[in-house]
This record gives sequence, C-alpha cells and structure tokens, in this order.
Amino acid sequence: MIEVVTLGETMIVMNPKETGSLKYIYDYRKQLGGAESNFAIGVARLGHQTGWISKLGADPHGEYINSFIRGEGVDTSQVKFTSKAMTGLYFKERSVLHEVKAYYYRHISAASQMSPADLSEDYIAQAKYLHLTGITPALSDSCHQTILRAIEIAKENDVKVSFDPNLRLKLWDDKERMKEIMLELFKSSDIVLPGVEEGEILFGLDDPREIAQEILSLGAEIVVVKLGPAGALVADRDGMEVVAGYPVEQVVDTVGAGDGFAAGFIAGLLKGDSLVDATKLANAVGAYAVTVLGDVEGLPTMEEIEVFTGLKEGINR
Ligand code: KDG
Repeated sequence: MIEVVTLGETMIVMNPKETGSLKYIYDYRKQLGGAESNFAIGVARLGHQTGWISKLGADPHGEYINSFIRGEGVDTSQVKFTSKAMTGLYFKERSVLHEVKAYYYRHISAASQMSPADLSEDYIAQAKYLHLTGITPALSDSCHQTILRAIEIAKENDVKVSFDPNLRLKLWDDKERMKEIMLELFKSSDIVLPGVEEGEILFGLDDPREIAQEILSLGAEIVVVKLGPAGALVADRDGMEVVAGYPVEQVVDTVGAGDGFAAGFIAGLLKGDSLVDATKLANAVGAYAVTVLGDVEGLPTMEEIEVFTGLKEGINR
C-alpha cells in the first residue's frame, strides 16, 4: 500500500559546474528536480511507500526522469506521457550575488497540462498523506484545478493533506492571486510547512510564532515554520516549540532542502513520532540535504540520519 502520494512537475536540471553568469557557463551536470518528486524520493529513502503523480513529455528527458524516480523506489504508475508537450527544464546559476538563481523553461510544459481527469480516486484514497506544494497551482489553471480535486478526494477518504507553499515568485505574474490561492490552500490543508520568508511575503509577518498562529487560525491542525539552520518552530492547537537545527559546516546546495525537511516530517509522523521528534527528523534531513550538489542527491536514508545525528556509529572500512 502506498502511504504517501504527491503530485507535481519534475524538470531536467542543468547544474553549472562553475559559479558565475550563465552567459559564460559551458559545462553543466544534468540532474533532475521537482519539489514533489524530491519529497517523494526523500520519504522513500526514509523507508516508506510513496507514489508520484505527474505528466512528462514523451521524450528522452521524460524517460530519464521517470526511470530515475522509479529507481528510487517511488511508484510512478500514475505518471502519464504526452507527445503534445515537452518535459520542463531549468538552469541553476550560482554567483557571489546570490546562492542559486533559477531560469525556468517550463511554460506550456507537459506537466503544466495536468488536469483533474488525470487523477485516480482509488490511488489517492489508499494513502495516509497527500503532499502538495504551491508550485503546482502556479503552472496553469488546469494544474490548480488538479490539486483542488486531489484535496477533495483526500478529504472524502480521510487522507491528511500536507502543504508546502514553496513560493516561486518567477512563476506568478499576479502576486495578489498567488496570495489568494495560498490562503485557500492553507485553509484546506491539515499540515502546513512554510518558511519564514514566505510568512513575510504572504502575511507581512516575520515572527515565526505569529506566522504559525495566523495559519492555525485559518484551519490547519499543524504548522511547522522552517527557520533554516536554526531549525523549525512546530505548532498545533496545544502549543508551539522551537526545535533546534543541526549545524552544517559546508553548505553545497540548498535547493531541495525544504523538500527533504517535509519528507523527514511526514516520515516521522508515519513512524509514530511526536511532533517535536518528527521536527527533529525534518531538521536533520534538511541539514543533510544541503551537503550535496543536486536537488535530490543529498537526501539521506534513515541509517545515514542515525549516523549524522550521532545515534549510531558509522563503519567506514
Ligand atoms: O524545492 C526544490 C525545487 O524548487 C526544485 O527541485 C525545482 O520544483 C522545482 C521548482 O519549481 O523550482
């Protein structure tokens, strides 16, 4: 049985081998990334059955993405291929001016053509959690309708909805519409996992406690506000607590860390952890993920997390 289902776009990632303007970059490492499949791979590496719903181009990039994700143990039986549109693509750029800048080539991509008709009710209904992000409704109106339908199915079948706003400002022409849609999605989610910056953009608040309170008052049961290296604030109706993060000496790539965080949190809940322990696991997975180049390559197994957090000694030779 699939315990966690997620839905969203995955793209080819062109990761430059050097820093500086893309204008002068000639060598890239081809990888892949998509918030929801990053999350699915994260949960699978932590030992749980996961399924990813999406649409890919019937092209070599789509085949590569599907094989990679399936190879990580994620169920891809609900992934559809279309010859009418291409698999999305994005380039990362690193410079001293900013950590990572994304250049997207995903307008009218295959995934942006997902529609509610692509969903199987039985597939979502079998899960304990449905995980969604704020990227999908930014892709197209039909993608927005698709996640609303997925939420409806989840609600009718006692599947908990977890939601990471994952605001990608480049994807929204109308920022007011973005806010409206995010608030609507907060209201229909059981678990919301925002970052502090997202709280600032959406509510004009920079205090994590106030951000959590605001989202709880909209109806969510659990809110976890990510605080970067400082950890996270976890809140429900009974209280709030800051859970310290894990220090990382060498930060290599922060893209995908938030998805790793969400994967750790849901994997913690699946194994029956308290909210604080699930947040500890989330912090550890997020911290581990930033030590490796790539959106998914740094997502750890449970054994790696046990060594990383000092619970277990690693045997290297
Ligand atoms: O959270 C990481 C994602 O942002 C990255 O893998 C690519 O999905 C992506 C996006 O839309 O930026």
